Amino acid sequence: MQNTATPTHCPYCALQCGMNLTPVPGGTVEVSERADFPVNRGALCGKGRTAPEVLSSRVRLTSPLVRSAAGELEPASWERALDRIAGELTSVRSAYGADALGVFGGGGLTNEKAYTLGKFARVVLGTSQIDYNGRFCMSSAAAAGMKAFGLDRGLPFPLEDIPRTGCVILVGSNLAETMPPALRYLTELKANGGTLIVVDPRRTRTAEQADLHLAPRPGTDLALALGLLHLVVAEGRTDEAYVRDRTSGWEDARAAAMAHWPEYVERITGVSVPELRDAVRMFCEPETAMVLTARGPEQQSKGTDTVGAWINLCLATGRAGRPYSGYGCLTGQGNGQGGREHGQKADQLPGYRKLTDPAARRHVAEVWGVDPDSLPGPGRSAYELLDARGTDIRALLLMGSNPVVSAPRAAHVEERIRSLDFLAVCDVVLSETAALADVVLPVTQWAEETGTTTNLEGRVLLRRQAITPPEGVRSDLEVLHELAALLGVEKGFSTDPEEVFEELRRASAGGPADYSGITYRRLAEENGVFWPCPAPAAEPDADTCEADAARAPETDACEAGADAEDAAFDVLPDDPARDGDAERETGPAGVHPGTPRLFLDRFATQDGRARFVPVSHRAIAEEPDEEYPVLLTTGRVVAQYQSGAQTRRVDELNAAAPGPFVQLHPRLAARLGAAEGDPVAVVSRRGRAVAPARITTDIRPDTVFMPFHWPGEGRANTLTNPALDPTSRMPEFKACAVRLETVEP
Ligand SMILES: Nc1nc2c(c(=O)[nH]1)N[C@H]1C(S)=C(S)[C@@H](COP(=O)(O)OP(=O)(O)OC[C@H]3O[C@@H](n4cnc5c(=O)[nH]c(N)nc54)[C@H](O)[C@@H]3O)O[C@H]1N2
Ligand SMILES: Nc1nc2c(c(=O)[nH]1)N[C@H]1C(S)=C(S)[C@@H](COP(=O)(O)OP(=O)(O)OC[C@H]3O[C@@H](n4cnc5c(=O)[nH]c(N)nc54)[C@H](O)[C@@H]3O)O[C@H]1N2
Ligand code: SF4
Ligand SMILES: [Mo]
Repeated sequence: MQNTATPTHCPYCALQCGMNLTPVPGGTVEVSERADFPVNRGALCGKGRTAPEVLSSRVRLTSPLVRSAAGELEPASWERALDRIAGELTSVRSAYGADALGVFGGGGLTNEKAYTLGKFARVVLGTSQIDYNGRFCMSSAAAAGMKAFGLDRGLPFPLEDIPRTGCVILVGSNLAETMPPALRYLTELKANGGTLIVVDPRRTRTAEQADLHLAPRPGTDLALALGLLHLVVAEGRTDEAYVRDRTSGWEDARAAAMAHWPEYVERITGVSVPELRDAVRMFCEPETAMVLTARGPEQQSKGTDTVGAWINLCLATGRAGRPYSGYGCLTGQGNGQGGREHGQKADQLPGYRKLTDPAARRHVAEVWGVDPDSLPGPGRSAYELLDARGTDIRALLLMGSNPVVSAPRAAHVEERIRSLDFLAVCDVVLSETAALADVVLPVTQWAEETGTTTNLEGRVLLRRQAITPPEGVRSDLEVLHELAALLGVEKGFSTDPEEVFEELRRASAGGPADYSGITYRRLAEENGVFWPCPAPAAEPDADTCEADAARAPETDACEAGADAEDAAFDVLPDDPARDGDAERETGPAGVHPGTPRLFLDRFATQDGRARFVPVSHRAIAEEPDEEYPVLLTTGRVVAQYQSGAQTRRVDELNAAAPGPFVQLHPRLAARLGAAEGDPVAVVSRRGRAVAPARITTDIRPDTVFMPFHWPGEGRANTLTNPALDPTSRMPEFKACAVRLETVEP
């Protein structure tokens, strides 16, 4: 590897901050500022800055581990470990069928890995049972976006548009802690005269920035959005012309909203009528406005309807598909966007194609060189897959997730995982889930390998290798290549990321998430390209599209895709939202420039109109009662990432966030008789967790908050409710009923 700085991106969240890496002795790298990447302009949070620590062999795995007859994980050769996996998968499949094999992926995996994992499950294992942790993350927003707009890309505009809008309603996002460098966009918004409304049951560091902070009871965002829409109509603030010209379904949605009187909404949410009126005024008065949601409103058993209600608000006021206006979801994981587009989702094929669509199956099967009929159908969602052990799923291959800490009702999930016939985990560290495996494979990570990710804006990025991986580890792509070979598939599983990307381009060509016009070279030269980015007509997808068209002209996937592309993804050269960015957005001559802004002309639906959804308030799956009188909500702190598998191995981060806590209001603490720092037991119908009290008026008195980054006694997910959203299958991480007890220290 070279000794100069390599420009690349952070391994953690969906902001995918740019950074420069320089190799240093000891096999790791030094991080330095990379100012040319527009999203973070050099700024990094503590996690990104300290990420090199996880490269150190002090904390990571460098040898495969195989469980011995005595039940211990012991170092083993790669050959033995891979043989064991192939052997176990084969025998489970012979005994119980291919669907007894489960595959679980992650939104942190690069596009190349996510694509290969989905292909591996369907082509090599022949199983339908694949899903990934993104189901726990953005699936509700994705489902709502598909319904309303016909397409799911988290943000339909770049972050740089935020400071240029008139008002932002930020619903259930603690951006200041979960994407610190992005706080700048909100600061600039305010400096430009725009206003910020934050909706969060807690007064977070983000809410502190707000002009108006609404603190609803957890799980009531649906009612809140409906109450705002009611007031929009009642106050005559509907954009009638927009509703007529660019939407469908308004009458039903309006009728549903009108049943949600402000006083009724105040009773459900705890947000007062004057606050509701203020919010409507602030949102409607400026010419442009945005609603951005994150996990707060989405991780609910009605998350899809909730996001739908916020989208309705945008549509009724003409705030979607127009410059500096729109609805967006702030996706979370490093490749949370790309990871949901290329086939590790239970119901999906690459390019965001549907697994149930015959034309999509034909197109992808052609690229994969298999019979379309050999592709399995949709499988179970993430929680259902983890829960199915013992009945149906007997062996699991897991890559890029740590569900023992992060899945809802985690003690049950842990028990299910323990009783699998066979578990194989690929990870960079010995996570809590890897520690339960029969075989653990140590893999390379960000700075040691090349690959692409797609950030929360839909910007496809090149993460470059900066150092040589340590002895003993292999890449996820090598693992899948070798397992495929051992299972009898010699071809089609390249270990070279660029080769995989070239195949992904063809597989995605003509699909909603079309990457066919993107190359590694362009990514390097242009500092990222926004999808959809179709290839010029004669480029690589020509062989597959033409071949397909010849066979099935009527419903061909490529054709359908081409229509969608003309119709839905218009790039307007004179779009005012594109000022000042002409160079990047025009791109080199003869190639598609990529699509920073979606829907400006039409939505991606068949008729080009956005669809209102008629939704009504409903309660959370588990309302507080006498036995469990308090609401628990969960989330994140700035210094730890997700299940903590990586960040709990970094001293500086542990010093900043050493362990779990229970955030509660002084009134609740007084009733309980707990003082600051006292251990408090939080008990739900699923289990009991203990953590020190952190007493503050920054939270509603009826609610406690726990971060979910830690295993053991303070594991928040011991408590959470796996009630699933009927559409997205998202668990209700953000609201369940608990009681509090004091604990003898
Ligand atoms: N430091 C750090 N940063 C991260 C991550 C991390 O683990 N640590 N993870 C990344 C990932 S994968 C994701 S998905 C994002 C998540 O990013 P965020 O969505 O910002 O993170 P959360 O803390 O889960 O939830 C945000 C807020 O929702 C509030 N909330 C709880 N219940 C409700 C409710 O019912 N309604 C509303 N409106 N709000 C509610 C919580 O109080 C919390 O402040 O962060 C990414 N960035
Ligand atoms: N209570 C509660 N629970 C939650 C949430 C919440 O808000 N509240 N949020 C949910 C959300 S939004 C998310 S996204 C999930 C996330 O939760 P998890 O899915 O557990 O996510 P991570 O902790 O990031 O786990 C990633 C694992 O993969 C490893 N890894 C990293 N890079 C690679 C790689 O390239 N290859 C391989 N093979 N392994 C790699 C890491 O070391 C780590 O062990 O948690 C969910 N759980
Ligand atoms: S904000 Fe996200 S991408 Fe940026 S440095 Fe922090 S963790 Fe990395
Ligand atoms: Mo997430």
